[in-house]
Amino acid sequence: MSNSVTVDTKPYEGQKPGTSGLRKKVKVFIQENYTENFIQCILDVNKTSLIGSTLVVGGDGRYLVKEVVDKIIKISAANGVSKLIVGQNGILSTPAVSYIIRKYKTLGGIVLTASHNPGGADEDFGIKFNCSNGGPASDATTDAIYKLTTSIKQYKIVPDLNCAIDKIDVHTFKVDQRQFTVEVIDAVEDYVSYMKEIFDFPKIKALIQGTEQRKPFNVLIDAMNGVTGPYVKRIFLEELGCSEKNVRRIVPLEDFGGAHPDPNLTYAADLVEAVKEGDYDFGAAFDGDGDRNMILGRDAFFVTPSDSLAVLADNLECIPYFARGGVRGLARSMPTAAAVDRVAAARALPLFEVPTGWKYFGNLMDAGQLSLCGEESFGTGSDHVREKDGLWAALAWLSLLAHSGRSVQEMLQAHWKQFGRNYFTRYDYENCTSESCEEMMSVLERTMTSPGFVGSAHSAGGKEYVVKLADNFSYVDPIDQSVAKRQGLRIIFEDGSRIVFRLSGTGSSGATVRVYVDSYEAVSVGGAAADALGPLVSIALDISRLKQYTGRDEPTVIT
Ligand code: VG1
Ligand code: CO
Repeated sequence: MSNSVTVDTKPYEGQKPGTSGLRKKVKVFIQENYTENFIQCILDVNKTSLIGSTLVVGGDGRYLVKEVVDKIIKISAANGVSKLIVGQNGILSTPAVSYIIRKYKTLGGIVLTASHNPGGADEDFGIKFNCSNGGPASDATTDAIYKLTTSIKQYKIVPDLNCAIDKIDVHTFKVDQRQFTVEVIDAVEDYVSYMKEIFDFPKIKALIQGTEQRKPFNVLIDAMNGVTGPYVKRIFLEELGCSEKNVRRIVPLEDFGGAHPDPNLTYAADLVEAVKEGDYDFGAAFDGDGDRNMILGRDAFFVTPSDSLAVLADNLECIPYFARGGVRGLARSMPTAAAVDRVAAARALPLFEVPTGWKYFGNLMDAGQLSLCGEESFGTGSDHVREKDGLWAALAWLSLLAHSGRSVQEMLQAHWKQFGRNYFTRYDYENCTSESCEEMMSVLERTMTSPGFVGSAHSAGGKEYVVKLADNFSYVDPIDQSVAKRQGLRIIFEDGSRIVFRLSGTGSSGATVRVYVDSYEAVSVGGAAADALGPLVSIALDISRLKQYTGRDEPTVIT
């Protein structure tokens, strides 16, 4: 029998969740009561439903996850939560949390991750709340959490409640006359059995292992020392019969081995090299919390996430989940290239364009209007859960490849031939000073909205583009009519090409500017993105005077 106590505390500034949860340096989270405050505010937002409720708790294995799981257990017990479902050792991928919330119909879940941001004592940590649909909390909910953090005076905790999370087990406690249960679950079991319902595993296995007619299909799967390691091990080594040479970095590490666990051409450059040099037909990598994916073909042929979404959209029927349930609508985030729009048009499917961040897809999925969606930032997913899902994307691609008998590159070439190609690139300028970036954005917005900008012509590299529309993107949710304003500056030209500017909402300090460029070619589909987009990139840098404001000649990352 334990009792809760009430601890006095003071608000901390800046506990405002960004694009996906609250992300700060570990040093910020370990300040006295900083983490406790935020957890209490998450619970307080759910105040009326807490008694008798169940929450899911898990994280990506980064530094501080176990300590924070311990705090969540003690604070939840004190606040009347009945049960926590916790991943063994605090490990659960973000898509797995989403699935477990849905499967066990819990009130929600708390995800401990800073996703693709580096980990370790000097790096980043993060906390995110997901609701009963399994998806990230809406803006209204995160705003309400933030508001509570600005006036919090006390939190409740059961200091002497200690619960081991290293073994699969059910622990029950008596707290303040109530029963409190912590169920420690296998981190991968539920998720893997779900993947086996969604996909045809024997068919993927036959592809990978080869048949009498077809030689084995050699894959290289990189977990980047993030949370997907144990999932990759179970799925690829145990279920699909791959060997050790088909997987890399499958042990989750608190600092991701010092790497930046972001699957793109810059931060996963060594996977790109390995696929190029080895005899591999397919490469995939995932980020720290397992919701992002990068797909490569033979010789490290790179599939842009925007193209990946479009190709999947055009071939979903070969996946049992969609063969059974059909495909309702398609969606992408605003900065994502419009390749999927053409598939939607060809298939007479509704197409939604939402702001950046997976939380904006959830309502459409819950309303049964959306089946597949994606973001240019290496996020792809479907209504099987309410988060993007890296492993799902790799399995979806393998399903398409098994079904078509084509290589990754052939899939893309056939797609471009049929639909034309949206060349896309994103330039990131990381860790700039916040003030100058904000100034750049407001000056740019003024320029873009001043008279004469629409209709003006801009040229570079022998090409001329005339502005058709310029605005700060605003979104009205079709289901609940909630409005998300100021979601990115976009300039759309007469030929459909686009330039978009945003400030990142996932950094832990400073500012990151993202410049997105998308241009459509109906016939000339075989070129290099850098050549096709060069003129638009220089126009973007010119109009925004980016070099002047950021002091940067080159971006940190180009994708
Ligand atoms: C970035 C991406 C966005 C993604 C978000 C969370 O946000 O651009 O598309 O949804 O990260 O992904 P921002 O605000 O930094 O541009 V993850 O894998 O970090 O949860
Ligand atoms: Co992530």
